[in-house]
Amino acid sequence: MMTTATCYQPTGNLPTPFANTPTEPLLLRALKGETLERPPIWMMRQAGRYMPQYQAVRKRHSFLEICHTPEVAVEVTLQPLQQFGFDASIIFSDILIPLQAMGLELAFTDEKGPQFANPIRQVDELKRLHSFDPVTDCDFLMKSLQLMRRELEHTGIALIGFAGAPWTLASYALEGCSWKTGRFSKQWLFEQPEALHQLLATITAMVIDYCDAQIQAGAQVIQLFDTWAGNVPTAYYQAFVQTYQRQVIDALKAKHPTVPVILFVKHSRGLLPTMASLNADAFSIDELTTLTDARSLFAKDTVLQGNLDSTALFMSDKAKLKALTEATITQGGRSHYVFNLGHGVLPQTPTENVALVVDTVKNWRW
Ligand code: 1CP
Repeated sequence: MMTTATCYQPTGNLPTPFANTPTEPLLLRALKGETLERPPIWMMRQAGRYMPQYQAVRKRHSFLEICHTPEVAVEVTLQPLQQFGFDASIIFSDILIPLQAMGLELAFTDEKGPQFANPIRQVDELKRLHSFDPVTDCDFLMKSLQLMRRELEHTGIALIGFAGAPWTLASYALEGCSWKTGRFSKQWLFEQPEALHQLLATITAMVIDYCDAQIQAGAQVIQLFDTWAGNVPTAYYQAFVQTYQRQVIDALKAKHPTVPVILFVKHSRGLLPTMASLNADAFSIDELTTLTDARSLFAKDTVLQGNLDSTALFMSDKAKLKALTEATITQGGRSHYVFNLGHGVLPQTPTENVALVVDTVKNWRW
């Protein structure tokens, strides 16, 4: 049964490797560069539509209601941990939630996904984004993180908070929806660079405060998602994408030197050499680059995360899936490596294949 705000109790039904013994989460050890017997595993979008338990909650609540109701957000955040035994937990929310809190009207439909009813299209519409205090404007998220930390006590499971990176959030604010041709974002890039810098600066300040508040509420790791960074013409990449990634990462590392920051850029092939100059602790690599090639582009003490192809999880040949998973671990290496997918778990992914991949990684020994 669903818990309510007044009677919320930790469910206490997560695996406890050493009951009541504080265990340093494997994810945090991997992110520090420790040599491990096996890599930690979690998956982007590990909570969501591919899980029947999530679909059952969606029958009672809209997607945005789940995000806005801490007890329900915690319930769905826990589902993949309970079913598959991941080593890390990513709080259930969405990258668009803080833009909603800043004044953009967010609607979500099954057909169209997330959409803003009032995207920013004219320069004078920049004022639509009002000032933002994450602690009060996203109090539900901070509460969810606090509740999750209670759930995860003594489990060895790390809690990940996250945000969209400035370019991806700016392009959602301009397009009003997912990137298709990127017409509006590129129009600003080409014709109104100053206004675009203003938008990116506003969003960057928000992202820094938002991640800072998540860390104070209990997030032990921050992952930044720059899903649409790979769509920016090369001549504009440094100034409009990487500068703002750098500002967020440097500000977070200055405020919280011991909290690891992971950066995910989709379609990062070709961008990795320049990404290597960033001060992130780890880079999440998509399936287009082998981990071996990625490793050769980064400093030795950089942690890599990735990169089993999300669509490999649809394979019917279990032995092949197991072999692909093991090949990914072998490429990742014994230290500085976190197992993940190249991108998120897709809807309709067979749950037995998620279980197979998790078990394969957890049974691996170097
Ligand atoms: O019930 C439903 O149908 C909701 C589907 C769904 C889910 C489960 C959406 C709508 N968002 C989420 C959760 C979500 N989104 C998480 C939760 C934690 C977890 O990983 O388990 C995270 C980290 C995100 C991040 C996110 N949202 C990104 C960045 C990562 C990525 O996948 O590239 C992006 C681009 C979004 C926007 C978004 N929200 C939802 C959808 C379907 C999309 C993508 C739409 C698009 O193509 O632009």
